[in-house]
Amino acid sequence: MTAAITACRACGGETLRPFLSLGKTPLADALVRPDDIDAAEQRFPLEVAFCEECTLVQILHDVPPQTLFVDNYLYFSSFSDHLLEHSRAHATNLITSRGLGEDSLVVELASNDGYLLKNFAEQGIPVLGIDPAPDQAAVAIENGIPTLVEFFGVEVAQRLRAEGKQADVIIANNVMAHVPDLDSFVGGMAELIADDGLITVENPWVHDLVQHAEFDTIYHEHFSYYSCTSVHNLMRRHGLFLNDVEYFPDLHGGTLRWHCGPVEDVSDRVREFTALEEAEGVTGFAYYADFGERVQANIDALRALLIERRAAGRTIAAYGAAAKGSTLLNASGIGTDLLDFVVDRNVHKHGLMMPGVHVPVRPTEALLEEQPDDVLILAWNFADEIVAQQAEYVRRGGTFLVPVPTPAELQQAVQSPGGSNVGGAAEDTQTEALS
Ligand code: JHZ
Ligand code: ZN
Repeated sequence: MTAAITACRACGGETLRPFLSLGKTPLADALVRPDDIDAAEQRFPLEVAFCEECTLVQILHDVPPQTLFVDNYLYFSSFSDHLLEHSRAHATNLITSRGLGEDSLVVELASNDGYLLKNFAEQGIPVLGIDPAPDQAAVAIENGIPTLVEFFGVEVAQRLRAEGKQADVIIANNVMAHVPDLDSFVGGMAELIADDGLITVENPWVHDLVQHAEFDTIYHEHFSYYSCTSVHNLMRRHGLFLNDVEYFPDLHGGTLRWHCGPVEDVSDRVREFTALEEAEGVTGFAYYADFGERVQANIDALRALLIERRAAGRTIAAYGAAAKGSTLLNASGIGTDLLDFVVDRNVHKHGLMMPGVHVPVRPTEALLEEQPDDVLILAWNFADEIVAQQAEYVRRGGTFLVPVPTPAELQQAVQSPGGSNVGGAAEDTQTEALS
């Protein structure tokens, strides 16, 4: 069993104020083999708190990273075209803006299957991936991306420095949330980065998580949920500066890319985002205080929607055996009574079952084979991409449903004011103006 942490994982502060409990849930990426269906699954408390000192939002119960990312990790980055395009654009921009060439070194932390570094390698720019997930790293290595198969921290950074390596660019996309020991991780980045180097860090923005009720993105892999304010505080503890920020409202429900480095050069955009967080209250507990109630209302509405459709004789499946789908189904108690199956492009998930609720995962072709009346998009962050791929399912009369920001038929969600994407449907104008 895990013990609850009592001090903030970033600043060590002891005033952690809980505001949401999603009960005890199984690990979101621990899909179940049919042979193991009768074995007891491990469940861990999923409780979220706010640090009064540095404002970091974080979960209170740590599962060992080895269990999460080595023993039970099925996420491969290369299954989303949208993410691949986003990553290619990021690489191209960095190559130009930093003047990267054959004497440079680009290091990616959590390099997964090499989805991002391949863009640099193709241009002859030396790269190094670091990722403890063995199957993903094996794919990267096979594709010619040198990869250290281990967790990154200050010791790895010191070892690389001792070998004479320094990074001109460090990229950490969707990984700083995955780290229980932030001192070692951020300290390691500070150690490895060149004096004039650039660190870019991407993560969903806690502001959008709260605004759009993206509670399903909370699971044990995600130890922390960031704002500009909490990132600034974290970087300062390690001698780094938060110098710039970019906003991608359509990526993972609203992502920020923070530019950090050893030299202070703070942009107006950092000041604007930080001021916005202050003005909207992201930096205070009150912002989160009613989140639990809002989440419960969403869960109730989703269950009611599915029960009503099922009662009307409709068949329902889901799209995306995503980690967030696991949180959603387990926190809402939605299982095989309401969903017949889940489809996913990731071949590593086929034939397995969603953690806890045991809904079977099938290839995406099952949608046309079975033509369920409704499909709940669990990977709602890729709704546009998924719907475009599934035009034939829709042409034959199928309906897509989304769980966030409010459970609804996709059509309604897309047409709601201000949003072309589902996750961004509730985008507030003040934030939009900054994007
Ligand atoms: P997706 C993962 O979360 C895990 P998940 C991780 N902890 C993290 O931080 C975030 O990503 C960033 C499939 N799919 O990416 C692929 C299709 O089948 O939202 C995935 O299984 N067809 C690292 O798992 C799932 O959906 C498609 O067209 O919640 C999407 O999962 C597309 C686009 C995706 O992340
Ligand atoms: Zn703190």
